[in-house]
Formats: sequence, structure tokens, C-alpha cells
Amino acid sequence: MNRIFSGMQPTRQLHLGNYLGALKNWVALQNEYECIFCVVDLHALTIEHKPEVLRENIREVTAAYVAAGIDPEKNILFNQSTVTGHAELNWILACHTPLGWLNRMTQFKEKAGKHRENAVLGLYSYPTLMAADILLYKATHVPVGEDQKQHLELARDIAGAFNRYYGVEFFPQPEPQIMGEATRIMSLRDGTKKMSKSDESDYSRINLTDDADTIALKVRKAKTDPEPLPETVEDLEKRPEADNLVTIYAALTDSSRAQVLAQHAGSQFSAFKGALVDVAVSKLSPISAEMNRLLSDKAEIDRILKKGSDRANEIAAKNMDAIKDIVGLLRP
Ligand code: AQP
Repeated sequence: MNRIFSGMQPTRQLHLGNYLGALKNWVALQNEYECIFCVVDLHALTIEHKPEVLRENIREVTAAYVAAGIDPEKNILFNQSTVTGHAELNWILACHTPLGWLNRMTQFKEKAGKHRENAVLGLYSYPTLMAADILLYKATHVPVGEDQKQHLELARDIAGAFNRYYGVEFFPQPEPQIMGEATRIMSLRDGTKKMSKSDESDYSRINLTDDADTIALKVRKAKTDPEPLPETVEDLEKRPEADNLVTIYAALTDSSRAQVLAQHAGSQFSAFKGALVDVAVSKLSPISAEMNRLLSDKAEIDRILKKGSDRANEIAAKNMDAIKDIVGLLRP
């Protein structure tokens, strides 16, 4: 059976990179797969947070999922901390993960930065919790952006290590699904840096909750170069900021970069940015309006999460029992 698991952290507001790199693909995949979409709130504890803000962010990410088109009846939609199996399996998998594997993870190096000695254990072991998220449901497919590819490869290695150690074929090897043109949307201020929630500059990203004027302002201020748009993708790829804006346009219009260039080659950025604002506003405004509508009824959001949590727990509890039996943990 094919089953999808994927999630987003409720750390600040979701942005265009989260939407184009992951959420938009989830919406398409929900018709083909059994899907479990999680708000990974335990992961959000790996960076500084305020409890009251975290609570609201969990609801906001849930609202974003639904507003973007995830059907909460058809799919399982819940927040991670309500299913205890995630934390339990994390521990078991951590006991099968060599430190050498974790030491290779580039996200930890980037996020810990120069203050590595002060980085918390949770940030370092983030990938084992992510492996637990996926393997707890024996998910076969994981749609993610390019930045999560390394963590997913680690999840595959951990699944293999567990199966070999206990001589079982219990965990499947989860397949990454890195789809479409927008696998890595870059910062609007620096075409070599990923668009990220934690970037200090709000001008580096378009948030799903930005209104039309804010989107227009951010696109107008986006860094570009003085040349008009080139004819070929090959020439485009030599210009990171230009490539990023064309990639965003392509993803928003469900076309390829080559198709966008066929239409806009020779345009100056002033004109192309205008066209980009139009498509961005027309795609994102309905999502943002629906998010606001959903957020005005918190009880309804909590009801969606509770129902999803019950459904997720049913699968997780059964798998946790089987995992404990394999590992040799007594269940008296
Ligand atoms: N810039 C991006 N381009 C394409 N996909 C992206 N994703 C994130 N940024 C981009 C994808 O969005 C999903 C959810 O990501 P996440 O919230 O779990 O955390 P992240 O990858 O660490 O995202 P951020 O925005 O960079 O958050 P911070 O700054 O808090 O670390 C994933 O599928 C991811 O690939």
C-alpha cells in the first residue's frame, strides 16, 4: 500500500517556498495516495519559541493546509505532539543511529552556525525525529522540498539499520518525492540562499498571509540584475536571482521555466515583476482569505486536529506495539 507522510514546522508563518516546494504538491497527491499531513510541533521546539505564539502557529499552519486545498476529511491532518508514538519511536531509532551519520547533516551545521557548542540536543537529533515521523506510519512516499533530501536519505538508512539489526522487513524504504520546478525557492534578497521562515528579513520571502500590496512591494524590491530576461534556461541558470523569479513564475502558473522564457525573453525586470505580482496575488490571495476565515473559528481548527489525531493514533499505536515486540520491550 502506498502511504504519504509529510509535515511542516509551525515556526512562524509559512512562505511561498513552503507552498510551492511542498504544500501545492500535497494538494495534487491527495487524490492518488492515502495521505497523512502533520503539523510537526515537536520539531518547532528545536528553536527558540514562545508557548503562546507556538499554539497560534500550530493553528495557523493547520489553516494554511486546509486553505491551500488539503481535505481534512479525506486525509489525516493532525499535530505531531498529540501522537506519543513520534517521541517514543524517536528514542528507539536514536539508539540505532550512529553519530557519524548525524554529523553529516548540513541543516544542523547551518542552523547551529558558529554557536555549535550551545546548540541543543533536539536540533542535532532533529533527523531521527523526522525518521520516526515517517516510519511510525510505515509511509512509502514523502513529498518534500530539495532541502529535506538529506534528512530523507538518513531516514532510509535508519529504516535499513533497524530492519537489519532485528532481522525483519518491517519498515519500508520511504521514497522522497521532490516534484516540479520549485524544489528550492530562494530568498528574494539573495538568490544563493534558501527562502526561509527564519531569515531575519521579511523582504526575503513572501508569506502566505501577505496581502496584495505587501506581495507587490516585496516583488518590486526583490534583488535582480540589470540584464533583460534571457532566451534559454542555460543562460538563466547563470543568474541566480533571475532564475529564482522565473522559477516562482513557472511554479505559480504550472509551467516550465522554458515556457516562461518563451513568453518573456527580452523583458526588463520592471515588466516581468509586474506580471509576477499579478500571478502571485491571484494564486495567494484566495489562500490567505480562506486562512483568515478559518482562523476566525479556532474551535473548528481544533476539531479538525483532534479528529486527525484520533485517526493517526489508531495507525501509530498498532505499529508501536509491533515495534516494541520486535525490539524486545515487554508489553505486560
Ligand atoms: N525555500 C524552499 N523552497 C522549496 N521548498 C521549501 N521548503 C522549505 N523551504 C523551501 C519545504 O517546505 C516543507 C516544510 O518545511 P519546514 O517548515 O519543515 O522547515 P524548513 O524546511 O526548515 O523550512 P524553513 O522555511 O527554512 O523554516 P526554518 O527557517 O524555520 O528552518 C519541507 O518539505 C521543505 O522541504
